[in-house]
Amino acid sequence: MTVKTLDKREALHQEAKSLHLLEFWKERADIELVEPRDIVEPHCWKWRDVEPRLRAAADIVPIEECERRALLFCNPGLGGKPYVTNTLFAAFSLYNPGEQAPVHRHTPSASRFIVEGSGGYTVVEGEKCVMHRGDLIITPAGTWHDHGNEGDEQLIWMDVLDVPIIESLNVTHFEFDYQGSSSDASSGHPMGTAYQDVSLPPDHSQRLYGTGGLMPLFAPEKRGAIGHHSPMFVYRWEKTRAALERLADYQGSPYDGVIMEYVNPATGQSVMPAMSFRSQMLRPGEQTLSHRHMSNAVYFCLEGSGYTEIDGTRVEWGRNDVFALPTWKWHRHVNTTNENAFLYSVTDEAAIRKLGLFREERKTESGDIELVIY
Ligand code: GTQ
Ligand code: FE2
Repeated sequence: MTVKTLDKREALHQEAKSLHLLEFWKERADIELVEPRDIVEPHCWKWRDVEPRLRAAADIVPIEECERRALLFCNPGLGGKPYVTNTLFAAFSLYNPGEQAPVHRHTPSASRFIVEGSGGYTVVEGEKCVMHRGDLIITPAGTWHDHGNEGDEQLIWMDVLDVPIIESLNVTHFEFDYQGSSSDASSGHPMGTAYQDVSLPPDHSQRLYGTGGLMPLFAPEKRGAIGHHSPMFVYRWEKTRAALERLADYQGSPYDGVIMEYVNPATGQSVMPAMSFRSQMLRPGEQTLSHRHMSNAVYFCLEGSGYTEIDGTRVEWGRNDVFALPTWKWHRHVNTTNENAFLYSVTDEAAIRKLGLFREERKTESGDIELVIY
């Protein structure tokens, strides 16, 4: 290039910049990515590290101050953002006996997976969902919810929300002005109350929707303000575990062992529009084949121990550990014990699929790579 052309280019650059324009040929490398950015790190948060800090927080941070007492999993690759992956928000929450979190609602969809304690509950749109270890309780976008611990031990659960997705679309909206089931004085509630009316019978979700393959014809297929979510707000671990164990002698998925997706009983689709929920059982000594997919996941180990090899690195996990699996990383799971291992996971696959962008590569037994596009 001649000096003159260079000068002209520089002049163009300066003028463009002052007009808030950028030259595509200078930005190309940052736009035309051949693969997803390698930003999210595979990382495991050990229960032995998290638990004492959670219990310390329960001692020193009053519930009145924090409202919801949570320690957020912060992926080391995300520069301090309070996200477990670029698309998912995850935390452990702890409530002391007698503590309550006041009613609120928000556009991010939320889920709880119960870790410890009995006597815990979440009220979701008038349904009091009682908690046991391993249960999945959802609070779809826009549904009023409040939590409490009526037991006599500390209550711990894992929250997973689609906060980063909702944030990137800039449609975040939190509300705290719950008015009661009827906004007049006949509800017997003061206006702007802290807790919700319970208007539905105990175990409502399970009684209506909790029998796989059977949908009551008189039950609403849509609940909550938005209705794009499962109308079943509670998925019991007892049933999930029994379903996995019934399939123990099936081959299962070569990549995930015996794995089940939690679904909307009315549609068979993902429980939430942006997040998919799964539980899997890895049998004694089971080693899966390797695959990678365009979706991030956060895992929680309910039982057993082993490791997940992610991009050649061993991420070891045991009871109550949480780990992040970044998008498009080769990974395989190994159960190193002679008992079944149970992993629960939440992924952004539901969102990616809605955009038609989900794809997966699988290594076959012979080492060939197969591309799978759904
Ligand atoms: O318990 O409703 O970890 O609204 C973050 C936001 C928990 C909750 C979190 C929330 C909640
Ligand atoms: Fe919430």
